[in-house]
Amino acid sequence: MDKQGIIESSRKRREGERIFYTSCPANGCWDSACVLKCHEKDGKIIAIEPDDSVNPNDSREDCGWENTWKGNVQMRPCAMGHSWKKELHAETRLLHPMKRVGEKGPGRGYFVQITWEEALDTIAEKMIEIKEKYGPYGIFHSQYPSFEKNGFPLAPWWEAGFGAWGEHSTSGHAAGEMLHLGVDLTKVTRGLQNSMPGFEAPDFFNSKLFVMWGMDPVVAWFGPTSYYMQLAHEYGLKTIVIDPRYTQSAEILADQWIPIRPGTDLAMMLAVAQVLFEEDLVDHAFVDEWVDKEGFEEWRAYVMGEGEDGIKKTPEWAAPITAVPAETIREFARLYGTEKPVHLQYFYSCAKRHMGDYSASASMLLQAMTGNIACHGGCESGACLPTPGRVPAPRADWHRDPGDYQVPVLFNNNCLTEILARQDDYWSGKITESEFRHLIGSPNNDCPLPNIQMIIFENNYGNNHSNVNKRFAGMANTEFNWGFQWHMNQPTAELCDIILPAPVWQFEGMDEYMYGHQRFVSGPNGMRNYFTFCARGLDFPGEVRSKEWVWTEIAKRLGDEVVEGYNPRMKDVAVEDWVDAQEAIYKEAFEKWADNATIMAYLGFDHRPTWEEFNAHPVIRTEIDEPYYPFKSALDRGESPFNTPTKKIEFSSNFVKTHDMTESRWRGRIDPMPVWSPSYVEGDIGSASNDGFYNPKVKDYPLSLVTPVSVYRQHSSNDNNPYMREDVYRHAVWISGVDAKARGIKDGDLCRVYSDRGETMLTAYVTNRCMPGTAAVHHGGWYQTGGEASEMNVFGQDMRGTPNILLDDGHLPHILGALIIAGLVQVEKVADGDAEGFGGEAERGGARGAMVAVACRDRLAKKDGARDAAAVAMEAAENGSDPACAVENA
Ligand SMILES: Nc1nc2c(c(=O)[nH]1)N[C@H]1C(S)=C(S)[C@@H](COP(=O)(O)OP(=O)(O)OC[C@H]3O[C@@H](n4cnc5c(=O)[nH]c(N)nc54)[C@H](O)[C@@H]3O)O[C@H]1N2
Ligand SMILES: Nc1nc2c(c(=O)[nH]1)N[C@H]1C(S)=C(S)[C@@H](COP(=O)(O)OP(=O)(O)OC[C@H]3O[C@@H](n4cnc5c(=O)[nH]c(N)nc54)[C@H](O)[C@@H]3O)O[C@H]1N2
Ligand code: SF4
Ligand SMILES: [Mo]
Repeated sequence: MDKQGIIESSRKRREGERIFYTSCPANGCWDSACVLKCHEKDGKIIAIEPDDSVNPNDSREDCGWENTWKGNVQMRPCAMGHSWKKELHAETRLLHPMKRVGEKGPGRGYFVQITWEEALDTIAEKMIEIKEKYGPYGIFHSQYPSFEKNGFPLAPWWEAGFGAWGEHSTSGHAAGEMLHLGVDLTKVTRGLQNSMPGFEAPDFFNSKLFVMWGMDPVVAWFGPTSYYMQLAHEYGLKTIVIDPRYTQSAEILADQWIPIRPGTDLAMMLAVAQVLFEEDLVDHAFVDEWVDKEGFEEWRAYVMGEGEDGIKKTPEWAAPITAVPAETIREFARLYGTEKPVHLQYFYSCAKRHMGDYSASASMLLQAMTGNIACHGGCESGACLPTPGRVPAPRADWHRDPGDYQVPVLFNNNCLTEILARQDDYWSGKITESEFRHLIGSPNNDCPLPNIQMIIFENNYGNNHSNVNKRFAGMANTEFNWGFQWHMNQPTAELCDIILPAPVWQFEGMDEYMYGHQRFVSGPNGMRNYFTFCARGLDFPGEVRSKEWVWTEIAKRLGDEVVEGYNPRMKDVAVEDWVDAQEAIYKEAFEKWADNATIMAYLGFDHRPTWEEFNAHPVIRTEIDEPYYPFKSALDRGESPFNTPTKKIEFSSNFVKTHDMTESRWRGRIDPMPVWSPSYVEGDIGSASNDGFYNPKVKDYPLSLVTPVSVYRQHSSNDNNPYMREDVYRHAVWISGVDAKARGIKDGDLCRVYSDRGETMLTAYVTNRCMPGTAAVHHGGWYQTGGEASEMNVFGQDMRGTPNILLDDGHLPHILGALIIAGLVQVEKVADGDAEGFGGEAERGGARGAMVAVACRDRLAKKDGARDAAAVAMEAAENGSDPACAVENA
């Protein structure tokens, strides 16, 4: 086709289209809140374009220094953002309420379609029954039970449900932040901390050195902050990556990559501190003003070998532990100690492993030693990224009464698997109350204990935490579970008695994002100078309905006071008028906001915008005059932002020194200072130090596995999206050239990856981007199985690759309640990638993964011959032939 032909056909395709704007945060990219310009035609999204809400005629790169500095840049989506249409219109999309026939768990039952009426009546009946039988703590709602809250939308009026402390992302950092800096993440998220510890993206232009220590922002923080990192690097910001993998960030941003053995970062940090002391590269002015003297001296003595262990933590000491040459450590320390300011971030995942909370603490202490923790161009290296918001957004008012019931905090968010595994033992008297409290991270000895018999799922919670076999067994063992899912074959659907089809909120209908998070979506951490209104999108497909309608209908069945509390304004709205009614309430909020002349003037409007204008351009920005840096607001007020007992940064925590930490919510041993202790003590640490090179298990499982987030998924969302799974990406086990050779593995070979917790089948990606002795499987692969149980595989072998099936969920004295995302594994070749039929190429295209998914859906939906299809596929894959062909031929 000639140029004119292409233009014509493209014009034709778009005739009669409607354009609307939305965003796509789903906790998968730290709510990067990119702006998506959607083209809709005939009820489908036909294209998604990037943000043009600012500098529409310039590219992001050409909008000028002034605009860039002030944060006036386009919020452009990543590949996932562009590919949502495949997720929305997928053939596996769940379109009707479904009821399970048979027991819960993969291979144990299947689903049949039911009416909404039957679904809602059954759910409400079961909720009432379980609350009566087990009390208010028998029901667990899975959406973000973190930060001492719970997303259960009916809790305040129905008076049931409970929350948790800790959280999956940040728990490895939270203890150190609280104990050494006096920063309480729970308070930060509620705006109760006296100063925000985050920073704004343009502050990267103030940094001289950027250390991405176990951080891969090009993947994990794709939004504007990562764009500013790239710009700053182009303008000369020296950048170093310390990571066992040669990451995309290393490739795109780094001047130097320092590979390090996973889990040994603390040793390198101590050696860096040793050089800083030895060569007097400490920022004395900062330390004198803000650091507790006593603790600092204890730390100095420990690092310099004047403490009890008598070991000087030199680079030569750290080199054999970390596999980083002593010279590299020394040169790094010198650069780190002399360049100023330094942005050093030690990221979430590294801390979610054995000793991880100690290395997280040590990274904060390094930033304090060098005076880089609270200044322009520096950062906290903690988990806390929030900054004060800059732009006032409207707020829809649903006239909800706050209710009397506050969900009690009963456990550590990351101990759910353990609760489910051990609650029967506790309630039947096999273990003591004290044992149970210790196992589940009970926050104090007086709070009630859970007996979970109903789980309400609104995510992929079965799949996304460690020890999938144990987790599935516990989750399948409750009386009744139900939940919302996007796809029929979502692993968590296997754990439900009823599944309800969920809208993809940002494109369909007008629901909130998460409960309490409205459609006015604020910019992400690093860039809170704008918000996007997610305008009304598509009509719901199939029988999908608003989740808020579902909750309202359930509330009605639970009693008048529940529905009066939850949704007084909408309770009598008919289902067909529902989205219009929601939209009217958003419009009302907008009108009130637009009537506020002060806000309009502040935001630079020269007239009062109309609802139509706002929907056509729903991205509202302010300019960043001076970028925020950590703790700026308290420092500006002349207050200490550090809420420790001494109001200073405590290198050695006075709280720890004066409390019995085994009876604290962490319920574990902790030293006042981060100290290196690699020892594996049987009985003390138990099997849980599954990721440590010092664990005797290393002889059977010699590879240290990391499970980073993937650029192709928001956690597990998009694993089903053919654009993301088949076209561009091979979900594989990364293994280094030497480790592959020793096992006779070639790139593309089918492998069994296993640990003492479970196994999964993956092809090998043989690459020297992964250092020897380590392996990597990206997080978010779906647990999909034919359902043939064996001793190793409680519900059947995983054919698709969730790394969580390989990981232990046990907690350690030195991992204070974080989710565990690392472990020890072995990799073994099963079939040749070049073999006739089963091809590395076929797998590279994800054909087997996609096929297993469809077979799984068909089995669950009990399509004719479906059980056979799954079995055929599994068999074919195991025999080394192409499962997709095998099924087609069957
Ligand atoms: N091994 C390993 N495990 C990890 C991690 C790791 O790095 N490694 N990371 C951990 C971290 S930090 C996190 S935050 C968790 C995340 O774990 P989850 O919160 O479980 O994350 P998602 O997979 O994104 O869940 C989204 C899915 O929920 C379902 N869903 C139901 N209702 C809704 C709805 O209203 N909206 C949306 N968007 N989805 C809905 C959809 O089917 C969707 O696909 O995973 C943790 N697990
Ligand atoms: N595209 C995308 N982005 C996401 C998400 C997503 O699902 N998809 N999830 C979001 C969420 S909720 C969260 S919590 C964050 C998580 O964000 P991160 O914690 O930054 O994520 P990871 O990719 O798991 O880990 C970062 C790097 O640490 C390295 N690493 C692992 N173990 C060690 C170690 O012991 N030492 C060192 N030095 N490095 C180590 C890994 O190789 C990886 O490159 O990501 C967010 N961003
Ligand atoms: S998934 Fe991609 S497009 Fe969507 S908000 Fe995150 S970074 Fe932006
Ligand atoms: Mo997270």
